[in-house]
Amino acid sequence: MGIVNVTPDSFSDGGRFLDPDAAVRHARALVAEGADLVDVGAESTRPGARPVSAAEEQDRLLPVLERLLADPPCPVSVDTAKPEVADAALALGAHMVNDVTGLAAGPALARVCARHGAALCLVHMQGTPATMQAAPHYEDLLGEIRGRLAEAVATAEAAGVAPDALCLDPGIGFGKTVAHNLTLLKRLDALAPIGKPVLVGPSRKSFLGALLEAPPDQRLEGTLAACVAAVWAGAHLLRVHDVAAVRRAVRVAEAIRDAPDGEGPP
Ligand code: HH2
Repeated sequence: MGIVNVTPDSFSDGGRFLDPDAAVRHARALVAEGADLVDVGAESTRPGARPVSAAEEQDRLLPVLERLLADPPCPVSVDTAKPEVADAALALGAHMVNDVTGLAAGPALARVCARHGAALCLVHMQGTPATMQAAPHYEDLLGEIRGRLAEAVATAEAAGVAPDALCLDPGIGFGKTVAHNLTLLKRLDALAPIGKPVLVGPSRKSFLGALLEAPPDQRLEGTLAACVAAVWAGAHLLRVHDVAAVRRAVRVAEAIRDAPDGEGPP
């Protein structure tokens, strides 16, 4: 999943793709690099980001979607938690909603997805972007995240979203310390009992900055290592900025993972 941020303030690429034609060019370039889907977002969810109104989000998003969906190069996901924004995007032909709040506001967004027959990604977030990094705390990190995502799955299915149209994301950086993020990447298998594909988004995030003491534009190697580790731990989808590099790293990691173990006959 390639990231297209149509925002002035996203943490690593804010302001670069505010112009709709630039955003569409970027989406098509990510597909040329090997993205299987693109995720278009118009509200930054970085820690402390200013919330935007539904009208402002649509003003940024819809011109991009109109152009992209006129001739979609791949399925298109929309990164929004607002039912009215999702409704407008899906009416234009978007295929999926990526909800970083994991239906925190209730089933309305899931009902919109159900009505359009769209896919839905449910992300775990503790708190809100304004507060989530203040003091993240869990008594049982894996159990709490699995429990919250299982509840969100039940809400989505009760609202009519098809069981095979859901995927889960533990929400790297969404109310998590560096240590929480590392454990989640290592233990993605903890979400397997819910029985849905797992998406994960470590790309250029601040836990990499903390480990490497590097700004967002110098976190490629860290992103590659995190993506390889995530695939090894069972991730099915990766949400990334650097599609070509991640595809190459993952291709090698998967080849090693799937290689014969060398004991006994080949
Ligand atoms: N992370 C971000 C946004 N959306 N969606 C999913 N499913 N998983 C994630 O980890 C995730 C996400 C934040 O990253 P980015 O879009 O690069 O930045 P910003 O929120 O500042 O626009």
